[in-house]
Amino acid sequence: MEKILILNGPNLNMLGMREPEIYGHDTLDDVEVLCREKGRALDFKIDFRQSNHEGELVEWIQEARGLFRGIVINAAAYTHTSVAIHDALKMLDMPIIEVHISNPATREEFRHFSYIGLLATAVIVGEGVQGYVQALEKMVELLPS
Ligand code: CA2
Repeated sequence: MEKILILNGPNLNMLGMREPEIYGHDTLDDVEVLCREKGRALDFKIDFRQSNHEGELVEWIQEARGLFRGIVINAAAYTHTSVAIHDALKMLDMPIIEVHISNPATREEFRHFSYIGLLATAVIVGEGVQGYVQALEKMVELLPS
């Protein structure tokens, strides 16, 4: 079974608790359930994690080498700031799918640039939490069978 790592960045643990007009009402636990259901359907083993700490995300990305076949990442605010996460991802030899619940390109200017987008294999934005499900569907296409 292919193992897929799904990483979530800072404040996504608060999903569903504010700004529902931007992010909807689902919590991160709901997103994890969605991903596990889709993972079961696609025969993926899902490892779903969230951290508010840049260094912890970097360590998880470093450890992913050899353990996972692909990575889905919503780095949240670190998307727009983190060269460290960019550099860690650059060392991975696997599909990297960047997901955002909202569409950062239509929001404040400081959200327009993505360090992850520079090396992502695919990018899914503005599809709400279904974007995670779409990322797993995309992963099937990207992984050699
Ligand atoms: O649209 C996305 O998924 C974002 O990655 C979400 C980040 C934001 O900084 C990015 O520009 C776009 C924000 C994550 C915080 O998420 C919360 C959502 C609702 C309630 C509390 C936190």
